[in-house]
Amino acid sequence: MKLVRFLFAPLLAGVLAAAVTAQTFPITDFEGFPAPSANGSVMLRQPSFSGSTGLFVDTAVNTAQVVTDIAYSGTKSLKVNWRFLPTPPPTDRSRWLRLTTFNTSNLPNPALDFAHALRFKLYVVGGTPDFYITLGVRETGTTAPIGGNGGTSGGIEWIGATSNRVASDAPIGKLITAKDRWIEVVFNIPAEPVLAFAGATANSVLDTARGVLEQIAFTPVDPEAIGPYLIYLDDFEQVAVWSVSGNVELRDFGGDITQVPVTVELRQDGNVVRTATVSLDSSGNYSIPAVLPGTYDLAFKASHWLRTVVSGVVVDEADVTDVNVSLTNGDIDGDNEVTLFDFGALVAAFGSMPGDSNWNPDADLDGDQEVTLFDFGVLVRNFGAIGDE
Ligand SMILES: [Ca+2]
Ligand SMILES: [Ca+2]
Ligand SMILES: [Ca+2]
Ligand SMILES: [Ca+2]
Repeated sequence: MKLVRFLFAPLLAGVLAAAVTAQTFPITDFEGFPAPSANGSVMLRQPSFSGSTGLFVDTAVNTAQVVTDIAYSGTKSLKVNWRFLPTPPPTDRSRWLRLTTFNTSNLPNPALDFAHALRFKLYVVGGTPDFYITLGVRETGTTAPIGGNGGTSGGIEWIGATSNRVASDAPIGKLITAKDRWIEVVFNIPAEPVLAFAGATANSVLDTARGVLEQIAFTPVDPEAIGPYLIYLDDFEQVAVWSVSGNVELRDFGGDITQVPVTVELRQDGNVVRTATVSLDSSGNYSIPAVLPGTYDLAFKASHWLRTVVSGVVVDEADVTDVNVSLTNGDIDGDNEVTLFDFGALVAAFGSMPGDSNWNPDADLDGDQEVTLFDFGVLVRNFGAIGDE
């Protein structure tokens, strides 16, 4: 009986994960266009089009076309093929590709709601060098529906990059190394870093609620890797994201809980997919904004409290509330166990107050700004406790 459960548990988990629904807003699956389409005519211009990066592109390998080579949905996808010129770039530049939607004859400047995530499917053909991918959005403030023509005026911000290879050039976004299989690329617009690119409102802050998918940037991991690069894109859509909220009890603590940051790891299949640091209000309430639909294990940890994991939190088509935890106090050294090492740290700080040379705020377990027998009592009460992995 035990063996049967072991064998079927992963299958069951897969079925449950697939059952998570999501509120989506399609942009295109490329099925409604002729194949092959005219070069650079559907949503994305041909690789050489952009004035910022056209100088790097060898026009002998330069296509963005709807084709029937391969598809994630239906029979069609958008093939993008380019090669960089071997000519060394100017010293203040670096090879990269800005694939833009600027006034394309079909699906130009597709409107996005910045409160939602953007996701699409990507297939990178083997032999293509590794690259970073970054989303560029234009702050047009459009009222067009998602996917409609959202206009061309406004500053451009990068989503998903925190740095450039060269000053204000070649954004370093998400690393793509998968080859010869479809993967999902997600830019969680309201939750990801924003980095200024171009225009008066480019200030590393999204200033409008809506705008357009202006460009997708491809930056080679190896700046000398000229390619060729061959990729396919399919199923562009936006997906609604939701908040996860609840209450964190910091046990055995009389201090100001609003000053204790709590780290929450969002895990899927054992991998940390996002780390949020949240502040508590005076009642212990927290909220994590803009969580993508899916099934998560949430791991809560605060300085001298043990980690607690809440498993199987399902986010689908509504905000999730009442994800509540109670954290055990006493982990002065932060190794997620209450042991003799914590006792040693308490002894070292015993009798201290803020400003003393041996003051250790993490040894002040009860938060009364003094390391005393009361803190020792907390440690003794929880001695031997081990937090969740
Ligand atoms: Ca398709
Ligand atoms: Ca801005
Ligand atoms: Ca410890
Ligand atoms: Ca104390």
